[in-house]
Amino acid sequence: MKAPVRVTVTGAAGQISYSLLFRIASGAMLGEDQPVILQLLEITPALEALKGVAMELDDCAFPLLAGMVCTDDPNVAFKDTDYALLVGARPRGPGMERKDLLSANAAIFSVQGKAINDHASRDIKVLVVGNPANTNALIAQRNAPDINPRQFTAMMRLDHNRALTQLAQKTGKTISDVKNLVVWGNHSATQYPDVHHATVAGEDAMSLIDQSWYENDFIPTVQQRGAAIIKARGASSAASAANAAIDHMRSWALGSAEGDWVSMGVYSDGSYGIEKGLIYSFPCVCKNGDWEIVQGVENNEFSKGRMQATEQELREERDAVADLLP
Ligand code: NAX
Repeated sequence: MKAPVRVTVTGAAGQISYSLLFRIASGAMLGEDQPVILQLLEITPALEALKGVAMELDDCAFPLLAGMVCTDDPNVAFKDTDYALLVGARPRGPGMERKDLLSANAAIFSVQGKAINDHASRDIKVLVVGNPANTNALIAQRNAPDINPRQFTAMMRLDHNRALTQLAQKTGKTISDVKNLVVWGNHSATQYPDVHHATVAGEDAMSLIDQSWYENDFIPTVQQRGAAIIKARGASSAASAANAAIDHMRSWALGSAEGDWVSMGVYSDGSYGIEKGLIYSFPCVCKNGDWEIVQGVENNEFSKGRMQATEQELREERDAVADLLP
């Protein structure tokens, strides 16, 4: 058996974490030979609820769960940690403007970025789930100057998975038939789900669908899926978000499937003309515990316009919290 690794989860008493923690402890994220120590962070008023979650984790008697820490102190939660899933965030309250939401979360993610910088493993892999995920990842990254910026990522895998299913269902094929799909940009309604390079059972995806379905059905359905779930369920996506977090971390740690892409919000190196330093979702492949942006994808004018619109939104989000960025 391998030595245990430390996995920090914030917002650990929240609804996504309730679907996430049990799968991490079962080995679904890092493999069935990898013991984990869970380091769970919550705000003080939620510590009692967190205690209940920890009791349930105990009651599962997971052979891979090698220890657990429950705390309201980020300096304790991120101590020596190898993986961090930043799920906890300030939800949008009634009458709250987007700018207020950005600022409230900027405060949370700057504290957590500093704690990561001061206490975490130098090889930490960070996934930000809490919204606005890309900009929260940027804030955490900028507050951790001693950690390589490539180690901060934002979750786009739920959008990617949503797009896979829409395309598979439309073409009457299975998920594993769909390859090389990508969702570009921000985890928001400006994201651009792109099937121009995708294949379905080896056939060019665009030849199997028409442009009108693509533009007027597929893209808005994927973009608005979060809102549709809230309308139907009366609560935001939780189990599917947890599943996507598991998929993202598993791909990053253990590798993505040969010949396929995953969508990850990652530190832009200027690829595809996207401003360097933004946390933007690109087509990525993962190998040996690292990710790289797929190069050489030819984008048409339609795609370029969509990619730039979502980039512009990320610039505006960044500028709205500029005074909080070091
Ligand atoms: P919940 O409100 O159920 O849980 C959030 C938890 O975070 C709460 O228990 C709260 O006490 C805790 N928390 C708040 N501030 C904290 C802090 N400073 N430190 C530690 N814990 C803190 O929300 P849930 O449904 O679990 O969603 C969590 C976040 O994920 C939200 O921001 C949500 O918008 C976001 N999502 C992101 C998705 C993505 O694809 N990137 C999809 C699903 C989800 O909407």
